[in-house]
Amino acid sequence: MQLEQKLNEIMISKNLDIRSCTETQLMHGLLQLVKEYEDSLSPTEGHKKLYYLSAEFLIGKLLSTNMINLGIYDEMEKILSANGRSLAQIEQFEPEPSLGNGGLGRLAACFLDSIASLNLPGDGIGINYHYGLFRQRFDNFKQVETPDPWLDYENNWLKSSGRSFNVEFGSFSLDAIMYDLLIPGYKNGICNKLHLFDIKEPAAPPDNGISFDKTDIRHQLTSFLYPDDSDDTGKLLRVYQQYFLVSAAAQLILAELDERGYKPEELSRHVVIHINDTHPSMIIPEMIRLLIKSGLPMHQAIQEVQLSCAYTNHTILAEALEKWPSEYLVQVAPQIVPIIEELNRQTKQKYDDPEVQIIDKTGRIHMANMDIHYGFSVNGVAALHTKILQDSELNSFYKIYPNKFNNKTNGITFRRWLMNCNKPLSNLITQQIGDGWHNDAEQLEELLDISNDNDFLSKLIDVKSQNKLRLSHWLKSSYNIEVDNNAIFDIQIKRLHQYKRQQMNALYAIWKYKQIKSGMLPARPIVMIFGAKAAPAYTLAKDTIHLLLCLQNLINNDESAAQWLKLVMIENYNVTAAEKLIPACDISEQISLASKEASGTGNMKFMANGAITLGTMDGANVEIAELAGQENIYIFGRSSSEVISLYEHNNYRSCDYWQDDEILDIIDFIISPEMLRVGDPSSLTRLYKDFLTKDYFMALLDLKDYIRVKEKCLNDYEDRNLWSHKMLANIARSGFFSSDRTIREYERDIWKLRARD
Ligand code: 26Q
Repeated sequence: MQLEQKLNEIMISKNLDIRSCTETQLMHGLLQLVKEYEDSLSPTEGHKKLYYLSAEFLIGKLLSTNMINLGIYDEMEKILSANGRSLAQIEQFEPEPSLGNGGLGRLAACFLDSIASLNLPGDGIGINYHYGLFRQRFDNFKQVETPDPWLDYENNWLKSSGRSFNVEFGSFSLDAIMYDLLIPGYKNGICNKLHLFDIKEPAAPPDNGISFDKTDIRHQLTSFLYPDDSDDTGKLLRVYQQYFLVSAAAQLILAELDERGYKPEELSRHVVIHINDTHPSMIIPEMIRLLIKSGLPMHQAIQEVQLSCAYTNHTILAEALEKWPSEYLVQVAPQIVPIIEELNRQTKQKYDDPEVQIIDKTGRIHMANMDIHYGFSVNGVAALHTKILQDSELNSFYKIYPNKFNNKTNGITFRRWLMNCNKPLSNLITQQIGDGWHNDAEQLEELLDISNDNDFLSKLIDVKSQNKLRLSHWLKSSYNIEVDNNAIFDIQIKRLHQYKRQQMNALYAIWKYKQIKSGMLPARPIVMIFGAKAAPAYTLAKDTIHLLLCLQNLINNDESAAQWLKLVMIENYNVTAAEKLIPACDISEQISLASKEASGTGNMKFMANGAITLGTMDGANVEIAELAGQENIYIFGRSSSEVISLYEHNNYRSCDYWQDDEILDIIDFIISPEMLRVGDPSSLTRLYKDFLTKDYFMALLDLKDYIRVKEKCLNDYEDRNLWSHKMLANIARSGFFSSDRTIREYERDIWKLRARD
């Protein structure tokens, strides 16, 4: 009753009526109500506080998940429906904040949810990008990037904090204005914050796609997330963003330390700074600089920072490890350059291995190297990833600091990725085992007790069908694509990268299409769904999108084939789309080249929603296989050690596959007359040539095994009872991948916020 009264009051104050106002008006009313509710929550307390620094927080829509955490979702749904309104309908009108690229940013968002839910004192610190990641449109079978103005300046989740910090750059300074977004814990009455820094005078919206004056730092600093870095002005802007973030963060951390009654020399006793990949690494020299300024001697400042900072590595791809030319830093933040030089001098004195130097021979600053020397913890994000870091990629460091290295297998928040996105399945589970799993996802294991209960197993299949129906309505209304609900839904959704091998999945589509054309029909229709954005300057990734869009056009318009095979490329794939796709998935494609995917987190979301993984032994797939059991996952392809050895000995040559007629036949199709009628010859030919002459991420190496195992998987699907057993095993064993478990491990091994000192 109280809730309804509150909503009524808010709507009346806006001169609106719940029954007759528009969805957007009602969404704004609910947003205000939730914000007011959040104001009554208490901040977490403790003598030691975590600051999670990240260039990305891919938070997704917040209305539903905040209401779930506040414990008011069900009641609100009832109130609205009694007034003839639907919450599901209303939330469609909430804009999605696009403050992240993909996995790393989404992980940071899941972590904030878990940190608050576990009642740990920890805030996030990031940047308030006005256009976030670009919005993707398809035009002429190609990706076109446009700005995504997600930020409604009147109605949004941000609150003014009243705080700002001056950030000094080489030749000018800017005020960093701090906005706060509240992060409620799950039904525990507490909340933490995500602090997002912005400039005072952001530029007017761009008028030419996502291009803008990258040299106008004063007005463009917070415009876009990772703007195109294909030219030097873009790179420099990225360094400006990073320094802006860390300088404001360091000032905030020291101001709060002081407000909590502690001195700068007590930093490491009362603060943990978590560096999410190397993007915020400049916090190390910046914090040292500020401590020295406050009176600490250099060695003590270094020591305090070293004992406060922990670093997570999210990638093994050498090209993704940040190395900035020192001239960039001289221009952006000259005041930290002597500090980095001093840190470099000290490490050089101790270790002469060129691999572990902070500044290399050419004057580039290796951010990860600085983090490893001057932080107290280095972690990978899945067991295999950490092992590869220790044994090969960062082996020189591991030899020096074996005790700094640790693994923290990633996780996802089940509040968003099961309870909120898949209510039919959540309700079914809760009916069966109660709601203990909401707080403790490992209780999902109780489902194993009923693994032979045919009634429950058939309900699992019914729920999947219901979700597929919902997805097919959405595909029809959003993309005008009709799919058969009875089909198998096979889904690959993630950023587009050659190592993730969407191109190999496209080759499967070609193979299957040709099979169907030659009369080899599958047991039932297959719908292959893709969702992916390509970095604007990543040519081969864009070529792959072009290939997929051309195939979609060709196959879906070929009536005899389309009744058996449909290909759907989701435009502007984002968190909201993922929430619709994942619950409806039968086969989860996790097909990266072994050793290249640090962890993956989509793989975990699919598992929890009862999809079966088709994947390589890479990242967290390895742990999924162990937990689900070999009979409940489809593994193919070379192992990570085989792949690492192929690279090491330069032993992979895609031209070796020229002898294989079946493979050649598939590749040739890319530049076949029917494809060239639809597509751009230069783009398709570039991709074709890459397969035959380079194929750096070895799609051809695993292609045949991929086809073989995928066929087996599709056949096994026909045994519906067997398949439902696999679904149940996956759901039941997915609890390990709760980000609550991950955060408990960070707390236990790294942060120690609750340890007595
Ligand atoms: C680096 C240098 C210059 C410009 C940009 C970047 C850059 C930007 C974004 C480097 C990396 C990223 C994002 C990385 C990322 O999302 N990594 C993913 O992190 C997930 C969470 O740990 C893992 O599950 C994925 O395996 C990993 O790919």
